[in-house]
Amino acid sequence: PSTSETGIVDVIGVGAGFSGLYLSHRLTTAGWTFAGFEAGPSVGGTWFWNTYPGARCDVESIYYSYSFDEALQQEWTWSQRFAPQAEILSYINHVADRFDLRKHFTFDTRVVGATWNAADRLWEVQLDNGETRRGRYLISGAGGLSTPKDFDVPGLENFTGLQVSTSRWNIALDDLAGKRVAVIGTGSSGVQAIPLIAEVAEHVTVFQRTPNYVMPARNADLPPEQVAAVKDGYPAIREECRHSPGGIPDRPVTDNAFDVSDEERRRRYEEAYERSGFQGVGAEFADLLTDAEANRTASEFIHDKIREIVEDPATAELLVPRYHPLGAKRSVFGTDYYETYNRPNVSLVSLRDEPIETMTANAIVTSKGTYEVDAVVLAIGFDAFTGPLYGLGLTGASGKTLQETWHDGIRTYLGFMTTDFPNFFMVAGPLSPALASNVVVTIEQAVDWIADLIEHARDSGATLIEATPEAQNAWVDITEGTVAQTLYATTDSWYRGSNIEGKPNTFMGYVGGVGKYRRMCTEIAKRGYPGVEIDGETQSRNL
Ligand code: NA7
Repeated sequence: PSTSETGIVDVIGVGAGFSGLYLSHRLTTAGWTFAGFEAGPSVGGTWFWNTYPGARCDVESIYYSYSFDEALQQEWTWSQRFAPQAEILSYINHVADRFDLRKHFTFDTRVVGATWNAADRLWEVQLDNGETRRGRYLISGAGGLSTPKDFDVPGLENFTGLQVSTSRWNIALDDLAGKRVAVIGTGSSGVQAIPLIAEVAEHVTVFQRTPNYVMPARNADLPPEQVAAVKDGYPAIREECRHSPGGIPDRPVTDNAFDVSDEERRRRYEEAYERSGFQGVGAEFADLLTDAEANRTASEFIHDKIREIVEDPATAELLVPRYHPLGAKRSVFGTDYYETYNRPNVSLVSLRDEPIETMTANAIVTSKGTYEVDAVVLAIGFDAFTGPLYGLGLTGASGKTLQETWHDGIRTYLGFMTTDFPNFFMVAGPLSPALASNVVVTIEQAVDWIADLIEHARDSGATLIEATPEAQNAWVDITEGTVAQTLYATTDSWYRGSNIEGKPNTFMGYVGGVGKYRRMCTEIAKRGYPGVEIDGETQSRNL
C-alpha cells in the first residue's frame, strides 16, 4: 500500500548517516516505501557533527567507504590514507546526490518516541515536531557514537569563558587563537584535536584522566599509483574485507609473542609501529589480545616510545598508559600527539593525581591548584549505542521501554533485533561487530541482512517479526563467551558502558570477527531464520 492511501509507510528509518543512507537506498530499490528522519539539517551523521580540528577516521578511507556500487567506488578518489572529516562528509553528500537519497528523509526532525501497536502491527513514531507517523517496520541507523556524554565536569556551569565540545564543534579553530585553553579528555577526539589547538592557542593545559596508547597514524597523501591499484582490485579487496576479522584486509599472524627472541620481537614491533593502523603493534602477534604477559611486551614497547619522544620525564611518566593493556580499550592513532607535549605552551594535568573539584568563571580548580583559562574544550566521549537507542523512546509489546527491558544488561539477537520489540531492527547495533570493525562493512552487511529478512516475510505475506528469547539468550552467551577469552574483559571502557554512570555493564560488541559473524548470519538466513518468529511461528529453534 502506498503511504497516501493508508497513512502507513512500510519502513520508518532513523538517521541519515552511513547506515540510514544505505538503508534508504537498499529498501526503496526493493520497492518498499520509506520515511527517514534525521535530527540534523543534512546527511552525514557522525561525520556531520564531529567537525573539531583534526577529526578524521582511523580506518583507511579506501576501506571505510561503501562497497555496494562499483561505479561509485571507481569514480570517487580519496586524497589521503586517512581522509579528514570534511572529505568523508563530502563523500557522503556525493552518495546522497548520486543515488538521490535526500528525498527519502525529513531533516531537522528527531524521533522522540515509538510505541508498538500490537493490534495494527505497526510502530507509532513520535517526532519532535509533534507529528506522529505510522510504519510497519522501524529501523534504527541512529549510530553508535552519536549521543554525546553529559557534560559531567564539576562546576562547569560556573565557567563564563568560551566552551565547546568536540562532538558538537561550532567555532573556528582561530577562535582559540591567543587563548589559554583547557582540553578535558584524551580519547581519539582529544588526541586528534590537541596538537592543532596547541598551534594557535597561547597555552593548552590538557586534563587527562586515563592515559591511552597513542600510536602514530602515519597519515599521508595517497599516491595515484596506489589509488589506481586499489580501484583495479576493488571487488576482490571488498570481498576480503567482508570475510576478514576487522573489516579491513587481513594480515594473518599465527605466531605468539614469546615464540620469538626478545630481539626479534622488538624488531617486529618497530616494523609494526612504522606500518601503524589497526594492523600495527597491537596485532603483531596472535596472542596480544588474549594473553596478559604477551600483551605486556607490546604495551611496554609503546611505553618506551613515549619516554623517547617526550622530553620532560615527569610528563612522559604521566602519559604512559599503565592502567590497561594495549588494545583492551580503543587504541588511538594520532599525529604529533606526544611531540606536542614538548612545546613550551603545552602542559599536562593528571586528574588521577588531582581531580577537578569545581570550576569558577575563569578557572578549573583541582585538588592541587587553580588553572586560569579562557576556553574549555570538552572531549569526553559518548553514551555509546544505548544513548542513541534509548533516545528513540521505544515502548515494546509488553509496555516496557527499551531502557527498562535492558536494565540488567543489553540483550539482542545478532545485534539486529531485541525480543519484545517486534518489527524493530538496528543497523550496527549493540552485540554486533560494530565496535570492533570497520563499521561501514558491518553497516552494509546489517542493512542487507535486515532487508533480506523483511523481504522473506513479505514473500509469504507475513507482517510480524520478532527474535525469540531463546535465540537472543544464545547470542548473548556467544558474545559474552567470545569476549571473556580476551583482555577486553579486564578493562573498563565505553565498550562496556563504564564511562556512563548506572549503565548496564555489558560489553557491547561481538569480537569474533566480521567474517565469522557474516557466515553465521548468512547461514541463519539460508536456514529460514531460526531464532526468529515470523507471524507468530517460530522458525527452527536451533541457532
Ligand atoms: P572517549 O574515547 O570516550 O574519550 C573520552 C575521554 O574523556 C577519556 O580520556 C575520558 O577519560 C575522558 N573523560 C570523560 N569524562 C570525563 C570527565 N568527567 N572528566 C575528565 N575526563 C573525562 O571519547 P572520544 O570522543 O575521544 O572517542 C570516542 C570514539 O570515537 C573512539 O573510541 C573511536 O571509536 C572514535 P577516561 O578514559 O574515562 O578516564
